[in-house]
Amino acid sequence: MTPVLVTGALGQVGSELVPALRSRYGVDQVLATDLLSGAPDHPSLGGPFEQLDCTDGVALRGVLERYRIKAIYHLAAILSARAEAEPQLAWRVNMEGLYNVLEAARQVGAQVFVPSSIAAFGPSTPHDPTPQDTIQRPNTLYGVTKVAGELLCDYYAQRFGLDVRGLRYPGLVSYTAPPGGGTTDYAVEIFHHALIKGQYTCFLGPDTRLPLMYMPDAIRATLELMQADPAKLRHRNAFNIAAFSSTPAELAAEIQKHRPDFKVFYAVDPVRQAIAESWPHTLDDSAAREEWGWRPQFDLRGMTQDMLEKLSARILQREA
Ligand code: NAD
Ligand code: AKB
Repeated sequence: MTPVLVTGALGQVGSELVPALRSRYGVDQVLATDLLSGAPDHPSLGGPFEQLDCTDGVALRGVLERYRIKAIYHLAAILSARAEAEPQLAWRVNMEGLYNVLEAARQVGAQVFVPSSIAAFGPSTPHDPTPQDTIQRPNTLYGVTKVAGELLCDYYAQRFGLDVRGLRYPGLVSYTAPPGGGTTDYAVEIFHHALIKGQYTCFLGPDTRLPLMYMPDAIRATLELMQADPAKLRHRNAFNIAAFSSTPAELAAEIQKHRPDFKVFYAVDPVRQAIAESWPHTLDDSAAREEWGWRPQFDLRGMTQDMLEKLSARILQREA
């Protein structure tokens, strides 16, 4: 079996990808790493873990050699809203971190997974649906690093033959770990507030439409892409993947079908609203469907029902 390394393993995606990789490849075969140390009961800490700053290329290379790593899932990043507040940090983590990962992978011959985002598109991109190959002129620092990252991954694939693959994740909704400072965080927060407080004040306007996806679909997409036949991958990096699109008002209405007393208010944050308005409403994911058989399993209804069930159970467990 191939030893696997995950960077940024304590974040929203890593908290679910690490356990999924461990159940597929074996606990000891998956090394979780993060800048932070994490609480002892964190889902990524049930196996090998090392504190690792992805901006430290020497340390990264040392870990790859020590564990004889053959595949890297590079999740460490600064997300959209935090990147607007700390652009210099975001550039360092998102670009230098990625460069270090690609260089180290090239040197040891590892396969790499690098997530991009709907943030790789901008105001001049067609929004409905956003094609796989289209105008990419984002006006956020996060988006700039995502486009540059996509191009850098393509370069490493073409120039060095590195097996680097990637997906443009939509806004991800999950219950295991909180989101890390993005614009789509409202779609996670709203569930916690619905169950704990019975009301939520949303920082995006009620009609702001964005592509969303439930985490189990995103994890499955990640694993499927990494195992796809390389001969069939024409795009390889930065595949659009879609599940459903929603506005805050539509998501709230879906939650209200289960919790009729749930109330939603709006206090628009202009920074995050502007970011959201520059992003796609819907995505054309036909390349992913054709090249490696992508199909989502959760729509808005299915996700909402599952989120409410799973999150209620976790809250009850915490309170017991
Ligand atoms: P997150 O913010 O929840 O987690 C990122 C992790 O990276 C954190 O645990 C953080 O401690 C760690 N980190 C930060 N700086 C680091 C450094 N210098 N070295 C090592 N680790 C560092 O993010 P996420 O939601 O898990 O996102 C994972 C990837 O997926 C990112 O590339 C992100 O852009 C992409 N993505 C996420 C979403 C989403 O909705 N969550 C959507 C689109 C794309
Ligand atoms: C964010 O909102 O920054 C992320 C993303 C869509 O990349 N969730």
